Amino acid sequence: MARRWKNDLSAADVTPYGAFLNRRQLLAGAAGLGLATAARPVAAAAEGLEPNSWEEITTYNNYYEFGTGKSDPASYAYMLTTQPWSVTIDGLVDRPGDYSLEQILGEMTIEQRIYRFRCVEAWSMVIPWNGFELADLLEMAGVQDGAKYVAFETVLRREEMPGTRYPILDWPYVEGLRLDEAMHPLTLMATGIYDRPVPNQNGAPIRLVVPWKYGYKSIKSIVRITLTESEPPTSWNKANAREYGFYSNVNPEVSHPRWSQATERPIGGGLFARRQPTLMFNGYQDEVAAMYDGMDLSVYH
Ligand SMILES: Nc1nc2c(c(=O)[nH]1)N[C@H]1C(S)=C(S)[C@@H](COP(=O)(O)O)O[C@H]1N2
Ligand SMILES: [Mo]
Repeated sequence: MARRWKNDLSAADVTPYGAFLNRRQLLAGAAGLGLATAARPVAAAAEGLEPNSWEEITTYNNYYEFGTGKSDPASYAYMLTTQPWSVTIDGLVDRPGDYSLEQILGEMTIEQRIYRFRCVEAWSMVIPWNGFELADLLEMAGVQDGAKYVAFETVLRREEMPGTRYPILDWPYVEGLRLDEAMHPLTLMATGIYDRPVPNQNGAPIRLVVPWKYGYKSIKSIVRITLTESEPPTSWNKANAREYGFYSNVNPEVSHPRWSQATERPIGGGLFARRQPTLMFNGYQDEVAAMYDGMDLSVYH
């Protein structure tokens, strides 16, 4: 089951992503490679990307089941009970069933992945996830020939999720991927951040991370995964199809109807933080672009 982490960025990627380096790293880079004394050396060594702090990652969130304010999830998500937890895997699979989280974790190899994360609202972070490849989980369940898409569903417990009293979205939150996207080695099921369990506000105990797509595809607190033949409905598309398509690939050239996606605001950059250019497929173009060959990405947005 163990797979090598082959999609992290190498030193060669540092130059084109220079805009992502903070001043300290740029200075260290100029002084000679390998001399960076970043507070978080894993990221500096692996990618030239400095992850956001635990504080930033866990206090600036979108999790509308707990409210629409960025600090609401950190304030209210403690109300969600995450133990015991199981994920129903059904639809076009050989071994459908309710898989307990313990059962799943017993089969999977947890690795660290430091990914850029880009919200459709045009802010971004760098997050050091722990998790396993969704492909491994789907292989465990046995994907059948007719399956073409994967549908995901977030837990819905209205008594534990104050935001679900309001019809902001059609609860439960649902998302979907094409099967090839779901099987892509970059597609992660995250169970940790900074080697700690994923906190509730970030989608405990298990959430999806699809780093080349806008953040809303990365559905939290998953309780159901269904292999389907046709494209599944997705929450933001149902709420506003013109603004949010099924694919939702990060694309600086396709504006949101109400704002440009050409640049983004890095969270935690401080008072004088500059907006930075948004990268095609959030910087994962080499890995994922081939999946969309021949598709008009302004139509399939
Ligand atoms: N169930 C659920 N999943 C969700 C959301 C949500 O409101 N509910 N928000 C999405 C959006 S818009 C973003 S940007 C990311 C935010 O993840 P983070 O809070 O861990 O940074 O979660 C996504 N997953
Ligand atoms: Mo988002």
